[in-house]
Amino acid sequence: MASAQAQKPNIILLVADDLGYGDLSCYGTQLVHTPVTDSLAAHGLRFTNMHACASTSTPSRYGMLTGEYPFRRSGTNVAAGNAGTIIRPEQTTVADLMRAAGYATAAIGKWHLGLRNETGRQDWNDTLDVTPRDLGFDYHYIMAATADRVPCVYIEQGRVSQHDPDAPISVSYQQNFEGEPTGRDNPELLTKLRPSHGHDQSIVNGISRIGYMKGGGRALWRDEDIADSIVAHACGFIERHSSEPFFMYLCTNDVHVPRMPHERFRGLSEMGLRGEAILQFDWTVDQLCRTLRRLGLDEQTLILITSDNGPVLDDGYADRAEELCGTHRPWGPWRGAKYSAFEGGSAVPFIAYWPGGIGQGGVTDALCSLIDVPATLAQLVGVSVPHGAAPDSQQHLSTWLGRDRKPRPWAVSMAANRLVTLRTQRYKYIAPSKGGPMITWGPKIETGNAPVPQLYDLSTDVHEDHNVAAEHELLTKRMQSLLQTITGQ
Ligand code: NG6
Ligand code: CA
Repeated sequence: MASAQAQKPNIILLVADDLGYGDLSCYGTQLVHTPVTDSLAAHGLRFTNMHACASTSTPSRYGMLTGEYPFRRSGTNVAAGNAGTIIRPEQTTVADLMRAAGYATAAIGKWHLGLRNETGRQDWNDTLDVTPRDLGFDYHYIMAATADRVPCVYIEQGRVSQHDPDAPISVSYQQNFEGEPTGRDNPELLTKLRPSHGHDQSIVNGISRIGYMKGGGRALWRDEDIADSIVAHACGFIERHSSEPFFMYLCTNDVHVPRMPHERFRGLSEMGLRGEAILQFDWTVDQLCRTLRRLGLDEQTLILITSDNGPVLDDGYADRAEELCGTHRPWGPWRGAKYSAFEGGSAVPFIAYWPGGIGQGGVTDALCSLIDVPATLAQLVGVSVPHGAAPDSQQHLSTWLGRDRKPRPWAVSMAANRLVTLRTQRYKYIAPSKGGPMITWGPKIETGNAPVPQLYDLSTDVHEDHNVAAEHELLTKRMQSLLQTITGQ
């Protein structure tokens, strides 16, 4: 019985938003404490070389759920809140694969992959077609995009949750609705946070956002309660499916902007709101673990904890993340951050915890990529990936469960400007690109752009300081041509 259970565990893929490699105490920071996540790492496996498919959310999640690199598909840049579906229903997702293995499936929390067929054509007061239900998820309770984008409501099973018939919802990313205040024109209404760049359109809960919305009434979220709502729906799903295998794609809003954690976390971190959002993330992990234990599911549940992209401090709100950061390094040892082609854009924390299937307390530096989520989880649950599905996803189960340390031969990631980079276990290659060295529209982050080829030897130069392309001409050429073969460009 125990071994049968060990073969088919429940799976929780817990994806934080903008949580950096260096933001968890099990990855070395002393300045914020994440004891629950740390204890999963201590009793499971901690990865020091996991890469997201991109250094922003939409393309990163697209790759992770479909097993197709986001650069193969146009329309995979950061999506608006009224974007049409980015994953097409005929594509095979990891949820389809889990469903084929008899799993109950759910998507809970941040979605950011579009809804309905066409951008801007949603009727938010009616049932939406083309939702996660059409992409393999039996159940969903999601935020359409991000907390900083309208509409500021949850969608449950295709309908706005707690929809308020007295406050019908309209959304536009083009123009404001007559008479509705904005952050730009009505800064006096910004009672909770002010923008530092962008984010000056509709105001909800005393915070201005990207995009315009009207209505919502009691369906509007209160940012302070987002983590609680996500946790309640995640734990509810676990309870309802405690006697059958389940797969839950669970995405926190933490630690994305606007950072507005629940009042009970206020004052608990010297780093202010960003630090408190990290504490709230750890609380989320704790609530999940408690629910699993209470239901006797701890042994037979694989929890994977990761993030969609690298970290950022000032991402558009004056929340003092930069001033209060002190000596904390959210990106860990890497250069660059969210948006960047340097490692800090795509190197993410990754912890695998499964008492019934993973030995205790390991650390692995094997090169891995989240593009392998569909194929590797299919391998775990014993379903085959249909021909042509998840085309870029590979099976690396033995590495993911710590049974060996075999690295992926290479990993590619896409920066915010769609520049694709190539990593091997030892080297990193960045193709020559136009564009300046710094992001110009807000955050103070290095893009990783340079007019010349860049090659870094990560075995001695984790921080990508010394471009050795000129000394290793042949290797640079080989990596360049491998990257061209992979991207088909
Ligand atoms: C940027 C937003 C940023 C964040 C990001 C997406 C501005 C000025 N900045 O355009 O705040 O929302 O998009 O983040 O609008 S992600 O993690 O979802 O990719
Ligand atoms: Ca993100």
